[in-house]
Amino acid sequence: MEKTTYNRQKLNADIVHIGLGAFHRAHQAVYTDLCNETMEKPWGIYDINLFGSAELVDALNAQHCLFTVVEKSASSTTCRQVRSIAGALHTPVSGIQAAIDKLTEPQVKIVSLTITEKGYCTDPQSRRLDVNNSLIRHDLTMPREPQSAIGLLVEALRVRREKSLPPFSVLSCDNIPENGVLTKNAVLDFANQLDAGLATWIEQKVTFPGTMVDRIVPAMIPEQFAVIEAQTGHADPCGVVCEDFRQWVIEDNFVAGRPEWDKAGAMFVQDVVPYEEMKLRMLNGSHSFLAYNGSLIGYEFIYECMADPVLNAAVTHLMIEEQARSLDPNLHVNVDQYARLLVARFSNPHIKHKTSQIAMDGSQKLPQRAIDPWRTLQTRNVKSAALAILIAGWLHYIIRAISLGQDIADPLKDEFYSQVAQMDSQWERAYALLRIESIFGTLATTDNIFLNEVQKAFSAIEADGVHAAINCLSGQGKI
Ligand code: NAI
Ligand code: CS2
Repeated sequence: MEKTTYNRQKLNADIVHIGLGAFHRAHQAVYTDLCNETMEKPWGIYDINLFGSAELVDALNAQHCLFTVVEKSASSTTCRQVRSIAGALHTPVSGIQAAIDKLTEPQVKIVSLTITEKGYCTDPQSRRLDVNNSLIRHDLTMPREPQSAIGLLVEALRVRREKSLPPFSVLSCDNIPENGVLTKNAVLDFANQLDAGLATWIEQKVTFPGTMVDRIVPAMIPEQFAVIEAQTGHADPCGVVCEDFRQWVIEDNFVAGRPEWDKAGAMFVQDVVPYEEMKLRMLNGSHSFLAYNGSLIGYEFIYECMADPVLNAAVTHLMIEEQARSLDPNLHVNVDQYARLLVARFSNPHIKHKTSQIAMDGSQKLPQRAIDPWRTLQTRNVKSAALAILIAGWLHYIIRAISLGQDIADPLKDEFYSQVAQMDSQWERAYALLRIESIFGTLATTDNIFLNEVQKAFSAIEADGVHAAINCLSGQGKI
């Protein structure tokens, strides 16, 4: 078991993190733990969960916030005990005031977030605060008792300003393009609805550094808890099993200092955008391609999709011939090498990453993973047949779930149901979904090439299934 040795008795809540999920435990908590080993004064993280069950927070506190991360490559295993978390609270139990109190402790320097794409309560196309979101509607009427992360941040900043406490930096670690800018806009849009003076103060005093975050950390399943127990001899309800790879690129723009995360391998840069675009399109876009199409074939896990030669070839084509060609031409990364690394990471059989997990919240993911690259490829005159299959796969996935009466994990699920309800044919259902502007903008009604390509891919999947659709396009030299 690898274990750091710094003195954690005096860990403070220097960082308050909202969203104690699997990813945070295997990524930011590990980086902080490793860099603490080299720093004179270690940085502590205090975690807040606004949603989900209380079990995780209770279990973490019961084990003094120590937990195991098992890192698995295809051929090796490393176990580490992570020691950087100082405490945790769950607002449905402790109340929102406990979270506000924590965020307004004077020593808090960074508030970081892994709250999933939907946690920002923004419209995926306009990328501004969605004032019709039910959490935001609640918070705008009761700003002192917020339910959303955005409402909580604004309330904490309001109190800090009132008490003349120093501001903190807000560090989004979610898979969203320009996540810093998006968070800033959401916070300012919210603050402006309440108090323009507060919004101006936030704009002047608070920074929102952008980040690119990467490590594949699947939701835990019983089989993976058993892996931890077998490795360490102890059950750990807070432990996670993830891949050995990790990457973190951070815009170096902090108002109250930051840990030396670079000592643990993070990169501080002036501009994160090229890195995040590469990762969101090549990695996450390919993940979504496999999640929807692999699930239609019947695969439960990503490594099973990669063992299928047709899907493997198609996703490799998507990475290299489509997504990579949509990127900034000045990006100094060998994209072929990056794609090879992704193929190896996705193929790791020890990482039990469910297609159904990645398929969740498609309405929040498709814009950056499929629609933005589509638009760029159109302007560059590059064929996008695999992107069309990604989108067609999503359409079939949603329509299938509706026809089976299954619950859909997506904040727009009610809209999906109502759009599809009156339609008779499969294509009419698909077309109704494609007209949802917060996902696709006006592409379906204004761009014939988009509509034709997606319809072709959709009909091919409908007629003969995913394999035949891919083979048909590859026979035509498109994939
Ligand atoms: P998880 O399901 O383990 O945790 C999700 C966390 O988000 C929970 O703490 C939950 O309380 C919180 N949350 C959910 N909805 C929320 C809302 N509306 N407002 C505030 N908090 C909310 O998921 P996991 O694996 O930790 O992933 C979380 C996010 O981290 C992803 O959506 C992604 O953006 C990012 N990420 C995840 C990676 C992974 O491989 N798991 C890798 C890279 C980034
Ligand atoms: C995945 C990501 O759930 C998803 O949508 O594509 O969480 C992916 O595992 C990470 O971004 C890898 O860094």
